[in-house]
Amino acid sequence: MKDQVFVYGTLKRGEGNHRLIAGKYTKVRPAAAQGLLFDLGAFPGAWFEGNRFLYGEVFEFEDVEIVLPSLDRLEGCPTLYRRIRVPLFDPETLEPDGTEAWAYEYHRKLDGDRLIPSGVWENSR
Ligand code: PCA
Repeated sequence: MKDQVFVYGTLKRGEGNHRLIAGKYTKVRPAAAQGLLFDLGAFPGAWFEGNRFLYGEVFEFEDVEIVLPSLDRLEGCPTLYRRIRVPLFDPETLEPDGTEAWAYEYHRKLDGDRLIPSGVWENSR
């Protein structure tokens, strides 16, 4: 089924796990979602709640079922991350873009000193 996946961490282009989706999608664009982004060391976590924004990329697939099983395995879904539907926002205007996507939410909320206030994860920080 045609669908989208929003990623904010190691699945982004140029990051360590992107190869799991590379070459399998039909379109990509920058996007934002509402939530908290936090630093877990080698990878980030997100908690999709509240009115802050976090930023990433949304990938469109003709048949999303081709990638979801391998992404679920990588993300330890449903133990470590849960796969949920999130509404997407234009990353520049922060207006709703009218679409939703699958995204991986960390199994618990972790803010405080792990919060990434910019909402942008970069492995090279
Ligand atoms: N991989 C998923 C969730 C966190 C991570 O590092 C992603 O990129 O969205």
